[in-house]
Amino acid sequence: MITLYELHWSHYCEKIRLALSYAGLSWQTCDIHAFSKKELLAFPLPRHLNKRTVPAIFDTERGEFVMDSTPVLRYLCKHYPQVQALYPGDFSNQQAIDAMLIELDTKLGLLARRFGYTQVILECPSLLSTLFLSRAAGGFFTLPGVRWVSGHILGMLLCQRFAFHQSESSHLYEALENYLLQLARRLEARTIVVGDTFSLADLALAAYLRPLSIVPFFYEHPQLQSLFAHQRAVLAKHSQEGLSAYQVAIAAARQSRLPVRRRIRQSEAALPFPDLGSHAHNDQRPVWTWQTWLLPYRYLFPMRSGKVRQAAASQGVR
Ligand SMILES: N[C@@H](CCC(=O)N[C@@H](CS)C(=O)NCC(=O)O)C(=O)O
Repeated sequence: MITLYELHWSHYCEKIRLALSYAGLSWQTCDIHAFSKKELLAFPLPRHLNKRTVPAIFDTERGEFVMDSTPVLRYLCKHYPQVQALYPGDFSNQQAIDAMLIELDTKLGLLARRFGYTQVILECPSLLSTLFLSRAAGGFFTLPGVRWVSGHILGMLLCQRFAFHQSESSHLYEALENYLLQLARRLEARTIVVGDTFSLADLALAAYLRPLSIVPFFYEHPQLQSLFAHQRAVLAKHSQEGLSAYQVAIAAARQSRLPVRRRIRQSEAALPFPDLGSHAHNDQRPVWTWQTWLLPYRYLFPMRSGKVRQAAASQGVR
């Protein structure tokens, strides 16, 4: 039996659930405590990581623990023939799939997370209390009123952890847009991400686009529709999960308030991540530093710059 340690709303974890379900393996999940991560403390930290993250798996059959989503997939592929089907083709195609997984973990996964959380903060911050604190203090932080305040405090902490306040000044939306446009052009010509057979790269892309489905700047982008069509097709065929908690919360928030959009800018910006080796890059930063006192300012101003509440996209806003 495989135990998947996860934070259920994480798109990295969804990718592993998709692979486990596709392969029909016997597995269960364990939702970790988001702050203490106490469920993971008994396991050693892999040498290539400096902090514990999810997804991670423990395989009781073999007594092995693996952390980090692409190493988890490599492990499953090595030991379970059912997962090998998701690394199809000859050696060079398998290498190309593996390289694409690392590329997507870093280039798409990290920024989709930043922009997804930013959108939640701007439109339904109370959801953060439900996601992170529903099990704490007997549900106190999810009480009406309390959840709004604690949602904003969590929003500030996340802003510091992932530097949401730098997304606009570093042109990160445009950098991801430029990257996705290339990917979308490839998917217009053929419906498979790597080679000509469905693989883990298709599952990864589908999972990693989910946070962007709440960001109108990407989801309504006329030239990115082939990507979202690919995602819908993959999820319709391989997922029984339906909408995630943040998609439901955003849809509810938009019943009473207009969505938050962005002013469109032209930029040749490229993604800022270093050369990729065999492990994905991560972008978590320490929350408590000498700059923490700047947080309220960063949260209230730079993070919100360029954002507009508007019912529909227009020439300068999407
Ligand atoms: N590259 C990693 C990223 C995993 C990751 O960053 N997971 C987040 C959840 S989305 C996490 O565990 N965060 C814990 C923390 O920030 O301390 C992977 O592919 O698994």
